[in-house]
Amino acid sequence: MPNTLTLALSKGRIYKETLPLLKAAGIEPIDDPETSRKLILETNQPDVRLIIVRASDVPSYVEYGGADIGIAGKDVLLEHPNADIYEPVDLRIACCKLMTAGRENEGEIKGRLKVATKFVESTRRFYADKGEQVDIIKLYGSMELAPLVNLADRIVDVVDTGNTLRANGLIPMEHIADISSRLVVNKASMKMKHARIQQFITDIRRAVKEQQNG
Ligand code: PRT
Ligand code: MG
Repeated sequence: MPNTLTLALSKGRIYKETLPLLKAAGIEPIDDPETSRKLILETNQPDVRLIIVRASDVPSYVEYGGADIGIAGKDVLLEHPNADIYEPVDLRIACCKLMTAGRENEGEIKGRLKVATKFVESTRRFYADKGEQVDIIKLYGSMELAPLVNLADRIVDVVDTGNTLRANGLIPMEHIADISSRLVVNKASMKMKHARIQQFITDIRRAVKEQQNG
């Protein structure tokens, strides 16, 4: 739509941590996605609406114009290395690390390492850069289970406190990347709605800085 901004984000931790930044930029949603079933949320700004999508769908919504702007974890963006989108702001929220992990008492691993993950692209690149040939098993969730039932020797997942790993007898091993959420922008929107989007980016940058100093 010509004069509106549509912003795509996921509910849960990204939504919660984005709210204060939006508020500092003068944008407050009218409904709460955790209690409402609506997937399109109006805000106090008549020209700004939020759409609630799966975290891993944000790059597609933004690349193909379902949203002008999106908020996605760098872990998700790394899985879409060819997405034709701008990534102008590191929001410094939802921070975590992409890591390998394995069983605390793993025995000798014979043959090729089996690695279970939903982050296939980052995993492929990490082991390729080390010159190590591994078999990657794509999973969609509960990666921690894979080493416990001998589906895989290792997993690659995002880790915050490490409590989930520890609770399953796993330990973090190698650091792959520091992760935070990023603002991403559709390229055509950046041209067609330049002034409005630049204003939004400026407001959000200021909000990030204030939060960082506060
Ligand atoms: O749930 P869905 O499949 O729709 O998508 P998602 O799991 O990617 O979404 P969500 O909302 O869980 O995460 C959104 C983004 O938050 C991710 O893309 C990351 O960029 C970021 N983030 C930050 C995290 C974490 N911290 C995190 N701890 N995402 C997931 N986790 C998981 C972690 O893998 C573990 O299973 O949370 C669990 C608790 O972590 P620990 O280490 O504190 O125990
Ligand atoms: Mg999740």
